[in-house]
Amino acid sequence: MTVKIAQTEGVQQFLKEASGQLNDAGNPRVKALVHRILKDTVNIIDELSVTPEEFWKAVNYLNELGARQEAGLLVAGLGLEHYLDLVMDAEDEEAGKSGGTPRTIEGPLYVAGAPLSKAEARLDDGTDAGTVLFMKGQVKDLDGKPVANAIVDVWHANTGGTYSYFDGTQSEFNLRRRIETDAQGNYRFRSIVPSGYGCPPDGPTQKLLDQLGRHGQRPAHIHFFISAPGHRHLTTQINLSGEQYLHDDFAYATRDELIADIRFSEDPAAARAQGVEGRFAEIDFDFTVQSSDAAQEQGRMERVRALEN
Ligand code: MBD
Ligand code: FE
Repeated sequence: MTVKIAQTEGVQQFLKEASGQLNDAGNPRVKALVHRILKDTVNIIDELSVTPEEFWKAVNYLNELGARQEAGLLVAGLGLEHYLDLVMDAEDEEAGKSGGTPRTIEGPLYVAGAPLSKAEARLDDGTDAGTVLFMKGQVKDLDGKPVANAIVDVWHANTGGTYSYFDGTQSEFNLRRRIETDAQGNYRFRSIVPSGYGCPPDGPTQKLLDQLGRHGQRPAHIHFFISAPGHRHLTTQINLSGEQYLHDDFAYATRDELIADIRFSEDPAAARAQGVEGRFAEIDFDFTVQSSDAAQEQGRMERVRALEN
């Protein structure tokens, strides 16, 4: 469409009508957002000469995205979830609330209500012949004081790069646990070394990434929610060192402070001491959380999540 009419009085009035600006009912916030979205949409059609064919392709794309439940994946891949982190970082900076382990994106694959245990857990169900991983660390505050009874809510992919629940072939809550830190703020778990994630190759997210000349791969990573009474909720991940996509994450979640050194051991005596045989891996990683009395800061942000509420 090459005729430019978006800025005409008639069109602008029409967009007010369509977004409910001319009635007294509904939700003012939603009206304001929809009004802006409509104005920006017609501007895009105008300025980029969007054809009707392109428009209907985009509409159909939204249907495909929803049908495959990939909207959360796409916003991660377009960097918008990372952008929200940048905004929250800037807000923290301005409010003098910086410091501690940096946040990074939650991603679309969390499942609420994983089994809860004290101090330690085994995350894997024993069916994936991946390299055994022992991870441990401490939750502490900005003064270095241990945070006892913090909940370390951890989730990660299997050796195929897929997550239980979303991958229906895995057992319930496989590679997902909540671990309550001990009196010294310590947690530890046994699991398997995860593989990196790749977007479903036949899905709408990868289809768009292909058009952008981009891959849909993430480096191997482990997700965490860290929460404790009197402390600020932390959403973060660690990336395993030495990974191909470490600094080329399609979701832009890597942060230098979140790269965890993974040590592989071939030492039979060391394996025996851990109660395993053969090659295994170890990660030590401490989380530093900010103190907060605000109840709202102590919980994770509201978002629709699998099995939550
Ligand atoms: C993941 O495992 C993930 O963490 C993100 C952010 C997006 C897709 C898959
Ligand atoms: Fe992930």
